[in-house]
Amino acid sequence: MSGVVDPSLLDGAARLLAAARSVAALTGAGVSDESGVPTFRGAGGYWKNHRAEDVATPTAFRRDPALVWEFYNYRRDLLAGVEPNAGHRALAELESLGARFTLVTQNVDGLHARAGSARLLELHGNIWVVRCTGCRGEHTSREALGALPRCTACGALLRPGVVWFGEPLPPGVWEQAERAVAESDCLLVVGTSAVVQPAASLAWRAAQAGSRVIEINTEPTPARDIAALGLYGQAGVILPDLVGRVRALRVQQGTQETTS
Ligand code: BV8
Ligand code: ZN
Repeated sequence: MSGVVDPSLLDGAARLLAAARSVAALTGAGVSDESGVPTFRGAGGYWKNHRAEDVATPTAFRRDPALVWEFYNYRRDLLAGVEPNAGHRALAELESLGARFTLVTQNVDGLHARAGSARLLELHGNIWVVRCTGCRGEHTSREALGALPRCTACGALLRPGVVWFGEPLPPGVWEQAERAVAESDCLLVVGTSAVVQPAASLAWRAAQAGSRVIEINTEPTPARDIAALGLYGQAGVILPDLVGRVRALRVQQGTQETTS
């Protein structure tokens, strides 16, 4: 993909967003790519060096918890040095541009919250949360964890507070995400390969409910089939441009309302 988006497409997308009463966004690893965080299935992706079934399933953790913690400690160390990028910040600004806005993310890196997104649903948990496999105690920690961290209260093994393959999504969070996309007039699908379920199905649910889906990605994904518009290029470049156009339209709407 050329990476430079046709301005008429950006204007079309901005008009859909500025006219929407309710907007949702579904993001994946691609939105953190420009912060220097590897994606899962791309060139330098995590799944190139590890098999998901060896490091991101409950079976893997039972079989070799040290290997699983090596994988998550490696990702925590890598994330300790990264910052949210312009794409994260643009989505945080979109939340304040009038329409009811919900950001649904598959990412566990915490970068949306750090960029200022408040109406945020983390479908797959958060890598900074650790949960005790014994007493279920949970806390957030950003310091380095040992090879086999244990609960100070009960001594059982701690696990990362993320949703592994084969595990259900956090109950309340999933229902809120379903409702947010079904009620949306417009859904942005940003930086996801749209293959992990049930998260990816939210794009199809939105389209079925009549929401206009806008895909933002470096390449088309299966979600392209149900998207009203596709903006292909880097999310960290497209999102700030797009949100700037929405902001200008919102200002115009504001002045029209006051003068009408
Ligand atoms: C469940 C947390 C049931 C851990 C993750 C067969 C068929 C269909 C489904 C299944 C199946 N077999 C099993 C399943 C279900 C399974 C699943 O979907 N498997 C898939 C892989 C086939 N799902 C589950 O197991 C889920 N649970 O179903 O439970 C259940 C119900 C009740 C009771 C018991 C059980 C749980 C899924 C959650 C797994 N956990 N993460 C961790 O992070 O370590 S998933 C993992 O993948 C991440 O969360 C990630 O977010 C997610 C999706 O990946 P993406 O974010 O899309 O990243 P990816 O690299 O794939 O793509 C990046 C995209 O960005 C690309 O499109 C690229 O082009 C683009 N991009 C790159 N750079 C940029 C960019 N775009 C813009 N700008 C850029 N700069
Ligand atoms: Zn415990």
